[in-house]
Amino acid sequence: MIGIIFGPPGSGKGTQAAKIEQDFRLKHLSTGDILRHEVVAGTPIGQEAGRIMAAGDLVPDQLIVDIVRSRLPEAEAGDGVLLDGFPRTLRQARALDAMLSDEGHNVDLVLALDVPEEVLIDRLLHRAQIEGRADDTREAITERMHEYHKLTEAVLDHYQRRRVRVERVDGLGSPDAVFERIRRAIGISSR
Ligand code: B4P
Repeated sequence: MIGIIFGPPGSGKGTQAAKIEQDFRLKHLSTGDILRHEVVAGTPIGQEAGRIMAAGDLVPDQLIVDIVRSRLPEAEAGDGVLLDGFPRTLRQARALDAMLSDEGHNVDLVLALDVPEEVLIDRLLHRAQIEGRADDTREAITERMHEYHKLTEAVLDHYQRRRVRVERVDGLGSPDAVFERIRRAIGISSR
């Protein structure tokens, strides 16, 4: 099973992916987490990505595609993979499709979280007070929403056109309430 958890910034992709990983046999692969790890470790990738992320922009497609290409085989070794934060552009989606088709695989499911923009902004500003993430400033949040509408939304159309199963899930309410909806939408038994 190759799944994608999709949604705008702050929609709860990371929050729900952690629950899905725990409950279903899917390996969680978050490009945001990988990049933040590189930033903390001060690697060349982290130095390049850190500045871009802090401004709320997307890091270059090639850099992200190379990261996913190097991690995917290990993640695929289990029962399935849940991609979080990837693909975020059409170029990334096409690169993913090509990577998977080389191995005879394809994307099986896209879980798309729907949350109104004013709630997203409140959540991210709230997280800023708790975690102090560099990209949770008001300016960076505005830019991230802009990038989402300009570049990322098209990824959902791409998979709908390719007749991949897309499940839209209401992302409002407590994390547990959202997870319950996801569980029903996935409709496969948990561990
Ligand atoms: P991500 O790490 O993917 O960040 P995100 O979209 O903000 O996170 P997410 O939607 O997972 O929100 P979360 O669950 O944490 O990316 C960060 C940056 O990395 C990008 O802007 C970009 O620069 C770069 N990047 C990553 N992948 C890339 C790619 N493929 N290509 C290019 N660049 C890439 O939830 C947010 C907050 O809401 C949290 O505080 C959480 O506690 C809260 N929350 C969650 N669910 C809630 C609920 N139901 N109710 C109330 N609060 C909730």
